[in-house]
Amino acid sequence: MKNKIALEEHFAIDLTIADSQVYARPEVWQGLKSNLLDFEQQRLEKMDEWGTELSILSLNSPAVQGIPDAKRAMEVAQRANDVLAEQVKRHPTRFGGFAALPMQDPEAAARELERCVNQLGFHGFLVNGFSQVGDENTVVYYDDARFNDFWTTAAALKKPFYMHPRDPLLAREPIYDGAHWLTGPTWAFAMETAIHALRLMSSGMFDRHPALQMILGHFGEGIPFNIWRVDHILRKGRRGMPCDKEIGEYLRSNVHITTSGNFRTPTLLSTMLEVGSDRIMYSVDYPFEKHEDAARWFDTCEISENDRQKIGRDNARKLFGLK
Ligand code: GRE
Ligand code: ZN
Repeated sequence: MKNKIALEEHFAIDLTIADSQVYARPEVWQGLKSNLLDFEQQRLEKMDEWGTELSILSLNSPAVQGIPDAKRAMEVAQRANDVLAEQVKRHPTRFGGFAALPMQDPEAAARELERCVNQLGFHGFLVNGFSQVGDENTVVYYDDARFNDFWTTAAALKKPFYMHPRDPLLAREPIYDGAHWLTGPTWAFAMETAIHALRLMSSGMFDRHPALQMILGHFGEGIPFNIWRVDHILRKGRRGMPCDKEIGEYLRSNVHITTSGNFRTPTLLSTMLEVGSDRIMYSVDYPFEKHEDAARWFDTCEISENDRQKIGRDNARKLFGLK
């Protein structure tokens, strides 16, 4: 398929590149680093070669979310957003942007989001999970009441947001002690991100903002596979859960799911059965994943051509209001 749109595609700036080094074996770090810092060379070549017309780009992880000082977080977010805006301006048909936001200060984050959407033409924002606030051991999740006004601003802009993984603070997660191969994209990213997404869905936030849309990568971080059981259990007793609906209803009305880094047909088919092909969108997770792996799989996997068009391109066009 020639004209795919991809949504979980990352870059880094000088101030954030070091955050990605722990995820690369030493022999591949120089290559990953160069791909994260590049926009116009290998990134565009790979998009051309493997049929991605448009990539909506986002900063690496955790970057801004891992900067406890709110003022510094704002500076780094603005720098990254300005770098991205310049590239979008140079290649408006090839690159779009998700804003990086200093969630350490919800009011500042709302202002920066408005700047990014209204002035820089970005397509929404991407957050790398929880933010460390004030000191590195204090974490906040975005269902906290301090974000009520932030979500009102985000909903008013009518753009989706991407809930992207970061690792939990390993000092607080002894379950990974002695099994560090399970951290990062192996398993910890999905657990951390799924719980954060479930917190948002069950908090009532989507009752207050029913048109707001959250994007989850990696085929929904495991949520579609387990949603029947989640609602089956909560149907027996809601245990104080404040939202109006079953969590599966938010999954089917307020969540979009991408194929990033999870190129597997049984998983695709199961997700199509659970949420429908209108809520699934192609993504690569470049440069952590390869365009060739994503496209070789997606372009030939056994789904209808109608679904391939929707997932590869049309659902994203609709969600972002692209021409
Ligand atoms: C990502 O941001 O998508 C990512 C990382 C580190 C390793 C793998 C990965 O930040 O997909
Ligand atoms: Zn990613």
